[in-house]
Amino acid sequence: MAEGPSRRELLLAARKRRDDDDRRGSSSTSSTSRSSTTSRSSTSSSTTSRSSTSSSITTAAPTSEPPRGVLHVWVNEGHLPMVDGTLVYHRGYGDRLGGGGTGPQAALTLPTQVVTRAGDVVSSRLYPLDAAPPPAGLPAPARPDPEHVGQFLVRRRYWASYLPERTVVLETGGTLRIRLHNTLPAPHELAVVGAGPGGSTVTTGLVDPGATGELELPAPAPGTYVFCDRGNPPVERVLGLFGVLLVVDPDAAWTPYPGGPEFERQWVWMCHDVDPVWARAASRGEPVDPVRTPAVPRYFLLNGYSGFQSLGVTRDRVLNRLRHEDTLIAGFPRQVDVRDFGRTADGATAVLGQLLRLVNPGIVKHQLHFHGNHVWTVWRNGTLFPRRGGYLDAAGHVVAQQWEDTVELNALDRKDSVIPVKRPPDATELVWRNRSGPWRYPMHCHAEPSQTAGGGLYPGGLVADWTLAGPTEGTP
Ligand SMILES: [Cu+2]
Repeated sequence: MAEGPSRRELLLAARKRRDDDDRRGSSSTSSTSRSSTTSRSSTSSSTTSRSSTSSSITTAAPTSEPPRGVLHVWVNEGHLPMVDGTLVYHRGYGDRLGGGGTGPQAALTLPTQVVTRAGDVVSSRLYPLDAAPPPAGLPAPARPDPEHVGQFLVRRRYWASYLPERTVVLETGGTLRIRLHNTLPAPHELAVVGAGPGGSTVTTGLVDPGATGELELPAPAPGTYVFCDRGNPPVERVLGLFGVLLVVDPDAAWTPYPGGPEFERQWVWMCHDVDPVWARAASRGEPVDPVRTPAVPRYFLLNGYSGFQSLGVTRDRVLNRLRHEDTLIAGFPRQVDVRDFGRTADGATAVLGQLLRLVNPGIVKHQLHFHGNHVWTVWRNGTLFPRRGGYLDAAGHVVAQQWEDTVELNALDRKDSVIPVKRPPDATELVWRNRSGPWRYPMHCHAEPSQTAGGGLYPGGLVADWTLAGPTEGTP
């Protein structure tokens, strides 16, 4: 496997892209340089009206060098096509001034960003920045496991992970600085839930139409956090104003937090639900009362897609490739006990699983069921589960590391599980030795409505599969 570009090269490339963008005068993807010169919560909103939506915010040429490492985020609106082709109104955090409409110009999602310890903001789907990208998302093994026929030792601390859009990575020691530009006709915020001192929430505060607000968050403890607009809960979040923050120690980038499991690569899964009735009302500027009009989601998304799109089996090759890289778990079989947090063969190889960061910015209580392998659940909402002395929390959830067939994910939950990527225990020796290709297993949600779309299209909802790579796929 060829060495990937170095971290420095990536940073330089990102800077060059930014400079090129500046020269073209486009609104930029990455964040450190473009910007309106507005100061904190300055209001250029006297010109804002519903009818002039986005054009009311101007990004004047900077008169001075903006502070390094500011991530500019725009609160935008537009329509997104659902899996059955229906266009549904959404709000979203974009990386530039959105143009409304139905296409990418609406800028409803943030491309994956990395905020480094040194203060750079790099637009990159891969983390760590200087690690090798796994081909089509599938990390190649180091070599056959001499002790187990047909199984492999994985490369240790080698592979980068593709992360889905709406993910922001913040390295420990660094500071997340966001400047939020509200292009919509009502106030909005961006709040990082539970990431402040003592588990407090850090927010831009409500930002008026046409105004900008700021947020500064020194990296909290490593782990997974949700950021969202908490307005009229859970309505603004359900309309699309959410994302995920991963706080990572760059010196231990293959371990999610101290005491956590080392992994070969990691996957972020964001579950989300879409209610077109709420969306229609919101698109007209009408209030949505979640008590009077309870949510009845019709679409259920995993990393922004449902059904055959989520599964990467469309006619759009680019979309399929992206899903394979950042959503559809894949690895070569290894003889592993993930409770061991990694059997190290030598310094460079090991027997490790892959880390699943399961996040639910939506509102449906999900039950993610994995076929083929059970997963070993280790962490939830900031708590690393103990090995011994497990207990039930106040809500009745088990707090202990445990094997799970089905992982429950409540609204706003963040949960980490390790998938072993191992030979399924019920595969007999004869069957195992006669494999002729990859084995694919489904992941579906046992909250059955979420398997549908449009009120009944099955399996059009929150589904994925994972691949136990076969002896024919690039086996060394
Ligand atoms: Cu099942």
